[in-house]
Amino acid sequence: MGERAEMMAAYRLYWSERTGAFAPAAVMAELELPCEAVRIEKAAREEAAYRALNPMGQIPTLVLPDGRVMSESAAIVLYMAQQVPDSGLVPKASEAIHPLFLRWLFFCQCNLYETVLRFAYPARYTDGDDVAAVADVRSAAAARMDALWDIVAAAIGDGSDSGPPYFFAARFTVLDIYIAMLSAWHPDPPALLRRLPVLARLVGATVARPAIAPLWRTYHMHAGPA
Ligand SMILES: N[C@@H](CCC(=O)N[C@@H](CS)C(=O)NCC(=O)O)C(=O)O
Repeated sequence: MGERAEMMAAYRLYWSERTGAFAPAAVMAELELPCEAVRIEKAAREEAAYRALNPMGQIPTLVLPDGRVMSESAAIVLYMAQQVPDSGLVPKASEAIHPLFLRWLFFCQCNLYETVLRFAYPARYTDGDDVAAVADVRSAAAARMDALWDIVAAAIGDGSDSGPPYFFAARFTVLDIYIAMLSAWHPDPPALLRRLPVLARLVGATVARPAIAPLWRTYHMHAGPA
């Protein structure tokens, strides 16, 4: 544990494998912020105690050291990174990339994450008893995901396959963590990464980072959405 983690009260992060808790966990690991990771099973997410924290019963949920509660993965990663403003993990408002950073972080949460949920829980988006309709929602979500990844890949770095790997070239931000997480929930991540080498380089560089590599394994991120 780094010096910063030893000096501070812990953030409590509810997590389980293959979920959106990966991004906040990775940001906290990069920043050496103290994190009490509480693993929560599917059944426990339905219980009143967890619903009181997160009425959607979803993961991630983050409880701040003073007891305030956050949900929404993009909000959490932004908040966490802002706790250490000089880390550079979130561009400052004065930086030219700041509006682009916000644009693409929210693009990824509003579009890609939402499409992953349609793929993972298709029955929620149609008559759940209609097997054909459920299959249609799922295959439409898969096609949509590919179209969205094309858009994201076209915006990564300088568009070349040989420059610095991150979304903002040599500048690593929480957007890289967020994108790596979402890529793992594609129906066929190896095929996605083969198709989009610029995305493969971003994901490869991000998950190889010393603070992030162990979490990628702990979260079983290669195995699709929970
Ligand atoms: N908008 C939320 C979505 C969170 C979410 O859907 N998490 C998934 C795991 S990756 C979950 O808890 N799914 C269970 C469910 O929706 O019932 C966020 O960005 O944090």
